[in-house]
Amino acid sequence: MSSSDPTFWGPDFQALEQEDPEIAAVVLGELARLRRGLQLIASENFTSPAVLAALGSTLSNKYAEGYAGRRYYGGCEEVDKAEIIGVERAKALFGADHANLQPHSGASANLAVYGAFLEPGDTYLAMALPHGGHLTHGAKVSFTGKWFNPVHYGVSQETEDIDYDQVRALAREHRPKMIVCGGSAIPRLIDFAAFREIADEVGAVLWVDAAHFIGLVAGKAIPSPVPYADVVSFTTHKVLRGPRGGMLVCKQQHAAAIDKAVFPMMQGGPLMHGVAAKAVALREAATPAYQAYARQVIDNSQALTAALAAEGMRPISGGTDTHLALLDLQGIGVTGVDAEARCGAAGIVLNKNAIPYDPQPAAVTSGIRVGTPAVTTQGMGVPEMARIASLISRAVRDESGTDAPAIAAEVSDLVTTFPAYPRPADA
Ligand code: DSN
Repeated sequence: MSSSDPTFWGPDFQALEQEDPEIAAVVLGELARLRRGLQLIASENFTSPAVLAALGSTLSNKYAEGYAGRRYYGGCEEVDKAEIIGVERAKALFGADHANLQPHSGASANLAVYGAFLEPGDTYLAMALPHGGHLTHGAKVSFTGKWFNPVHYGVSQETEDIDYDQVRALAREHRPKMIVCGGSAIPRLIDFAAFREIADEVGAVLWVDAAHFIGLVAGKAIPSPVPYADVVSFTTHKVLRGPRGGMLVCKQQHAAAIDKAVFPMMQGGPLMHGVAAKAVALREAATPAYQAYARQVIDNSQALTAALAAEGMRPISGGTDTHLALLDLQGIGVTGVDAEARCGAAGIVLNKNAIPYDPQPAAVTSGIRVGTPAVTTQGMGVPEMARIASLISRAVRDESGTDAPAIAAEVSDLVTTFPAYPRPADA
């Protein structure tokens, strides 16, 4: 065997094409979809070939319940190395006392936080989903809303940013056991010091769900929650550009509780190919090139937001400090659901999103969410953001669909100049 033998080290696409042409066609079809459109979903990115190689490797075969050196199965000596390397990289990158790379997803990482700190019925404070929070922060349809007692704060109607006075008042009134900040549609920086102060005042655990912005923290483009939080949960596949998955970092005094909550309380065998791929992404994120990328993600996001505002789409909270923006389309008389469909028809992939105090139901919404992690990975910069804003503006107003082919042709020009997963001929 040599390292150039694909059956030895990982993906062998020819084998897939021979064994299962149907699924091979799906894999190729998805790659073609990624390459031909503009990917503006704020939670998505293009992970590197190195990460994909680790994901498609024989590490997928190994059962490894437990932690490095304390497994329930033999033969873990190689996967142990991947986990130890990954944990050390996470601790160094985030300046954390402890890291756990095993959560299968962001929701799983969050579940472990509940397992570590709460009992069923306990009260906790979290951001309301329609104001930018997350399903796993106490939505009624989630176990986090069914089995615990969430109390929700939101954004002020005036500033559309977190209402810290409300957070403090609710904390004093309800004495929550835990307070969580973070969510899926928060364009502004979060004041972690203010949350820490409020948590300390009422004796609550402070949990930061950094799923969306941890990549910006890794790239040192925005302040870190790690010094303030008892525990930080996140996904590895958003700005961070790793494999789909979850991760936790915490203070040393919570390390044992977090590890036990991940395994055996919540999960069985870890996905060791995923753990190895997370380690690869953490190494990539520690480079100067990644730091430049993280800064560019924000520059692009701010440029895109300003250009969309000039096109009549109102940015919630007046702008963005991060990789995403939330746009209110009421001023141009278009709903979020229509905007998403019209953009999709023109090759622009983004999502409808509720805006704070949205008069429309969640399936319709008055807004869209846009993010720049993927287009920045493609190498686009501020000039391209102005062009993208103009294409979005045309697409959302294209009620009849007659302009869609012309917009799609311009999208195609743009992604030909800045290809996703460039072929050797493109590079
Ligand atoms: N689905 C993710 C997002 O798009 O923000 C959060 O879970």
